[in-house]
Amino acid sequence: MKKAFITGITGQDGSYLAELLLEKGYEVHGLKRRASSFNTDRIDHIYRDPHENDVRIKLHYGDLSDSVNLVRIIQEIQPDEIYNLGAQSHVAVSFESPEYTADVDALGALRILEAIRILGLENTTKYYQASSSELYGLVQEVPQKETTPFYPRSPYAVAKLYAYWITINYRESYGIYACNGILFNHESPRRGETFVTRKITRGLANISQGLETCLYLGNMDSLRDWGHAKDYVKMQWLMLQQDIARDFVISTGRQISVRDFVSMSAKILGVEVEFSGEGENEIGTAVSVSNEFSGYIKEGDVIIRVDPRYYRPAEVDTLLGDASLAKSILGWEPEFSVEDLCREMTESDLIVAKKNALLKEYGFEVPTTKENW
Ligand code: NDP
Ligand code: GDR
Repeated sequence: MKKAFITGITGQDGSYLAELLLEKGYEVHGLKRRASSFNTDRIDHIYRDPHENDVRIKLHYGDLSDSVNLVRIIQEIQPDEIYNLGAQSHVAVSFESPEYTADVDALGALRILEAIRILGLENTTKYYQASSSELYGLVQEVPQKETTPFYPRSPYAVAKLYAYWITINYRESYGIYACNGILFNHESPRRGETFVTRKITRGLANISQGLETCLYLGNMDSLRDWGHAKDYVKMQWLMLQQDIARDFVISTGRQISVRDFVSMSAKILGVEVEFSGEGENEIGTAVSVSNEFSGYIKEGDVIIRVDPRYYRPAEVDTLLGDASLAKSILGWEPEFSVEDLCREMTESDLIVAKKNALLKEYGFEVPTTKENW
């Protein structure tokens, strides 16, 4: 039985990857941070009580900032494959916590690679590094592929640049099977609530059920190449199943704007949104409403406003990937379009919003939207 160790198992990708590896018969080990409340919502459905028989999923307390802990866990597991998905992954937050982001996202990768070396696992343990399209930042070529020069635009992206190169350096220096997946944005109903797609689908679903009145966003012109996390974790696994380690771009090859994503999600809720004004003064007004899903939205309601606090000190305006190499070598073909993705996310958030609206109707407290990026 193959053994995998996943950092970031409690995150979006980690949860889908753990599902995939369990299906493939792996024993799955995950790194879990100690928190004052439970933080395993995304993997509770696959977690098994350690007292049961034949348990193939195990969580280990630890942190990417703690090398001693990483060495001990890796020594204990002796994994065939390590997927380093753990990170402070929010670009806007990295401007607030740049040093922490560098420690976890850059040095975290180094700590694992060093653990592989210290433990003499160079020839037995394969390593996947979660690299990012944010490396391209101020884009130097359209579309972006493996050979496109990088120009990172945030502390997050600069930290990920270090992790990208240290992965290549350990491959070249010590012969470790180590590779980078340069993944473009990928989302799902499990996406963190403060990334823009989920903020949109959750916000609009809440508005449609009378739980909120307006959604505040930042840069509406930003263009992204959005795919589905389920498709992308399959590629993470495939990258470690090749004869030689190499780095791949994974993307859909299609980009839309934040504004387009708002329109798409609103349409699924039966609402047409018209945008007017520019920059900070842009608003989105509901101009046609089908009440099937959106009992609380009326024609003429302003449901989208721009709040400049969500602008970033330096922005990545446009990202569009060319995944031809992955297509030819890994057989990459995504199952989900951005429309499928948006529908799944919107419908999933609508179910939650409806539940919360019912609870509210009967006088129970419902979670409120906190200030979010
Ligand atoms: P999430 O933010 O959903 O998950 C991040 C995970 O990292 C969580 O499990 C989190 O734990 C964990 N983590 C955070 N800080 C630490 C730490 N100090 N020590 C150990 N674990 C930590 O990210 P995604 O699943 O979306 O992304 C997975 C990886 O892929 C990340 O490295 C991200 O930067 C990268 N990436 C993501 C893309 C995307 O579009 N989703 C695109 C390209 C790259 P906790 O649950 O406790 O917070
Ligand atoms: P990104 O994702 O920065 O691309 O990083 P995010 O969803 O945060 O932003 C995408 C774009 O939308 C704009 N935007 C907003 N973003 C947020 N979060 N909140 C808003 O209110 C808002 N309004 C507009 C942003 O300015 C940006 O241009 C994600 C993360 O998963 C990284 O870890 C990963 O490496 C990259 O994708 C690829």
